[in-house]
Amino acid sequence: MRPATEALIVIDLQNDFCPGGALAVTGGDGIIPRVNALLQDFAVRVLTQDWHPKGHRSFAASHPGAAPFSVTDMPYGPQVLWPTHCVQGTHGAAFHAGLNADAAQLVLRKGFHPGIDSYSAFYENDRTTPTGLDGYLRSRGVTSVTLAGLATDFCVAWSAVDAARHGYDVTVLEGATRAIDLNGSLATARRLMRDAGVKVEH
Ligand code: VGL
Ligand code: ZN
Repeated sequence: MRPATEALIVIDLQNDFCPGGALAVTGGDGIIPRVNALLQDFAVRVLTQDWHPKGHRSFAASHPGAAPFSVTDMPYGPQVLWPTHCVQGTHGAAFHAGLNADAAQLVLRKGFHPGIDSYSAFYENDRTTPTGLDGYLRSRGVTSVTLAGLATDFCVAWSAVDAARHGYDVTVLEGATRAIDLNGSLATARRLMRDAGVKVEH
C-alpha cells in the first residue's frame, strides 16, 4: 500500500466515455482492470465524475447550428462543443459498472455550472473557479498525485497540469488512460504536461 501522502485520482470513468456512450473514447473501458488494481494500491482514492445539467453550454445542441466537435468562443475563451454527455442522473453519467467505485473516498463532481465547462478536477475552464479538490487533498496531507482515467488529452491532462501548478508531485499513468485525440489534442496535451513538470509514465 502506498503512503497516505500519495493520492490516486481516477478521472471520469463513466459510461458516456466508454464504448457505446455519447462521447465514447476508443478503448475507454479497457483501462478498468488496471484502474481497479491501482485502487487496491493507494490509501487515498478519489474519483471524478463529469456532471452536467441538461442544456449545458459545452453541448453542441445548446448552440443552434453548431456541429459537435466544433469550437466556439465562450466568455472564458475557446471551448470545444461536445455531443450531449454525462447529464446529471443519467446512465451515461454513472460510473462504468466494472469500475470498483466503492473504493472511492471522495467522488468529486465537476461541470455542474450551466455556463462553464470543467475539464480539470481542480478548476473550471475559466481557470479561476476552484472545485475544492486542492483543499481536500491538502487537508489530508497529500503531496503527490497519480492520475488515470478518461480522457488523456482533456480531463486527465488538464487535471495533471493544475496539480503540478499547485505544487503536487504529479504522475500520469498513460497506460491507464485513453485519449479522444481531436485535431492533435493528444500531442498538445503531452507537451503541456511535460512543460508543467508532470511525469508521464506507462
Ligand atoms: C471530458 C470532454 C468533455 C473528459 C469531459 O472527461 O475528458 N472531455 N467533458
Ligand atoms: Zn463534459
